[in-house]
Amino acid sequence: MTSAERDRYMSEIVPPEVRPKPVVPAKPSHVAPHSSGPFVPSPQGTGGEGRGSALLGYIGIDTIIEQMRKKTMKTGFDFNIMVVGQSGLGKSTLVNTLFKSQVSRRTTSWSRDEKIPKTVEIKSVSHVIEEGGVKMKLTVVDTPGFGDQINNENCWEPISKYINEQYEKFLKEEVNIARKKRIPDTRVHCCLYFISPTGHSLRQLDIEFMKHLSRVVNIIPVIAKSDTLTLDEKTEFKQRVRKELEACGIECYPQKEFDEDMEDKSDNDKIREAMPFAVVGSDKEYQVNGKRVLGRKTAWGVVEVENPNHCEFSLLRDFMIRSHLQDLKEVTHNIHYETYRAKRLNDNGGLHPITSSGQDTQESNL
Ligand SMILES: Nc1nc2c(ncn2[C@@H]2O[C@H](COP(=O)(O)OP(=O)(O)OP(=O)(O)O)[C@@H](O)[C@H]2O)c(=O)[nH]1
Ligand SMILES: [Mg+2]
Repeated sequence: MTSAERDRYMSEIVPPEVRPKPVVPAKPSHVAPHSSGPFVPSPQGTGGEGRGSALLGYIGIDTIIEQMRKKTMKTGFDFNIMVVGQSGLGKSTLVNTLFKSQVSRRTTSWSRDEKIPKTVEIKSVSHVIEEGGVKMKLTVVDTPGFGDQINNENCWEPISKYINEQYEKFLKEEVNIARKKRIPDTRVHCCLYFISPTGHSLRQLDIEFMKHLSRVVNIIPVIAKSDTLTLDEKTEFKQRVRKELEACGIECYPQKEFDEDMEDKSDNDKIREAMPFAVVGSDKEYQVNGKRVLGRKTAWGVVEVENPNHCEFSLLRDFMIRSHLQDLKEVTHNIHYETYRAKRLNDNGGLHPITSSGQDTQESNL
């Protein structure tokens, strides 16, 4: 190809070309390691006219996935989960079952005084869990005392306050001139709300909580201890809860308005139709048909936690961890935090950055 031909070629707008990936490594051996001057992509490669175009045409765009994987392996990631529901509904057990480790303290190990707090308390515990070389810093935020008082009016308030405080912390770090390379993320990515397995309907407390909090955090409602319901009771209860949530205008995660495309919508519709997941938790293993399974042993057999015919624990786990964990984090950042941030900036007439010394007078406005 002459240089005139090449110039003409470069200035034409050509439709995107699907470049086959070579069997050999991405960087051809004849590419000079130190090229002088700016990089100009050549449609045919250097001196390779007419032969091996499949090999030389490969750029390596798809290696971004591998690069991202390596980065994530190095840095790890944060995931913060909050559990809310009355005492004894199996919150700690379920979180331990989800992450297959003792990430949440069971009540039995607490002292008597600690057992029934007078108000809602917020307790967070962090653990690093590693799987396949990927490190996740998991923080479990427990809310003992929620719904356990005689008067439970406004008991969602301390929880809402905590969630907003984490957004505030993040915002302060973001506007700091000498901000950290990686801002520690304590924002709640997912709030598991435990509905009591009454088989009747949602209580006022449940509605109040979800009404106030569904706009600031991703709520995933679950029916606790679903092994205490018959199959018919479970189906009817789930239907009733869905209807009540809709009637009250409560949008749980995944919210319809944030579906990105038709594929997202169709996947998420299936989840929305199956919600709230009727779960069973246990950290004990039993032998069933020659296999060790997590379960709850009863007089009539073992309720297998991970058996989809017994309960919806694995549906919840697959959805929350295996398919939507990244999306939970993104919705938290792009929607909930962004809403908080925009409101704070509007309220303040613009946030002023805080200097590294922290002396800025604007800090008091934050
Ligand atoms: N039947 C049944 N019992 C459960 C289930 N999950 C937990 N339990 C039992 O319920 C009791 C309370 O469980 P926890 O996990 O401590 O409940 P919690 O909600 O964390 O309780 P607090 O920390 O006091 O708020 C324990 O005896 C558990 O073994 C379940 O899915 N089904
Ligand atoms: Mg607990």
